[in-house]
Amino acid sequence: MLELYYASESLCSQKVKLVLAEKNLEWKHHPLNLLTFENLQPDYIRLNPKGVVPTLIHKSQIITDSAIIIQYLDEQFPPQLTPAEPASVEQMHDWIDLQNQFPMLEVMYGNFRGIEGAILRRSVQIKARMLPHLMQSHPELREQYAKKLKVVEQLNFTIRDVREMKSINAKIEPLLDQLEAQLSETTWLCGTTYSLADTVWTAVLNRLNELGFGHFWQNDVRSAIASYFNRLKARPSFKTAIQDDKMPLPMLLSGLSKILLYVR
Ligand SMILES: N[C@@H](CCC(=O)N[C@@H](CS)C(=O)NCC(=O)O)C(=O)O
Repeated sequence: MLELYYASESLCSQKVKLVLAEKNLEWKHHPLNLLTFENLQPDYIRLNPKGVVPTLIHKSQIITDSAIIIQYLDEQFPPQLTPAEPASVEQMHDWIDLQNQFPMLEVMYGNFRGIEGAILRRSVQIKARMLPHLMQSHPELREQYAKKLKVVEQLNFTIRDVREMKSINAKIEPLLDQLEAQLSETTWLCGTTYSLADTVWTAVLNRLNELGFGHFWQNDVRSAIASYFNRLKARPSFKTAIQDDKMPLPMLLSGLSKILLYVR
């Protein structure tokens, strides 16, 4: 039995859910509420020392990091989402790496607007305040919490730095230009067959769209991306893994009260 620890509406969880849906796999759900910081709880840190989602458990193995998880799933379960030709396999890894190197976390936390953005940014501040307490109360996990604190402090700093956010946002269009160039040549990122690279970019394009960057490929700008995104959205996996992926109301409400009432 596959078990997935994930969070609703989380980009990295959606990448894995897309692959699970493409393969029609059954899996046990372990939803975590990032707004109540369940990902920082000691039991979860023991599974995933970085305190991030997703985490997959299969045959007693704990697998973390969405890029590793999707490749693991592809090795274990048909249909294959890795191309047959070695050159295309390399191309697939390049597209996944290119996306992983892109500062998507900063793009998300820095650009979400309105109340949603305010809550997300406050959640980062709260994490920075909670982590020193967790280090004290769980000395056996001190190292993991200390590393997490560094990451959180850096993120908190970056998303509040207007110039830095401007320079990060300025990298989105050149990235999309690379995608457009490829998709002007081929139907999918690695040629004629849909691959893991396409699952990753489904989640990313969808998130960029939600953040208000959809105009970068609409109205006859980057039309190859526009039709690619339509093809991705037409796949049943998009509905299962992304469209239906809404945070349940009770979870949202407990998250909101945690964030708004946090005082320590
Ligand atoms: N490289 C990791 C990144 C995981 C990650 O940053 N996950 C986010 C959600 S998309 C998360 O758990 N954020 C909560 C936090 O950092 O506290 C992966 O791809 O799995």
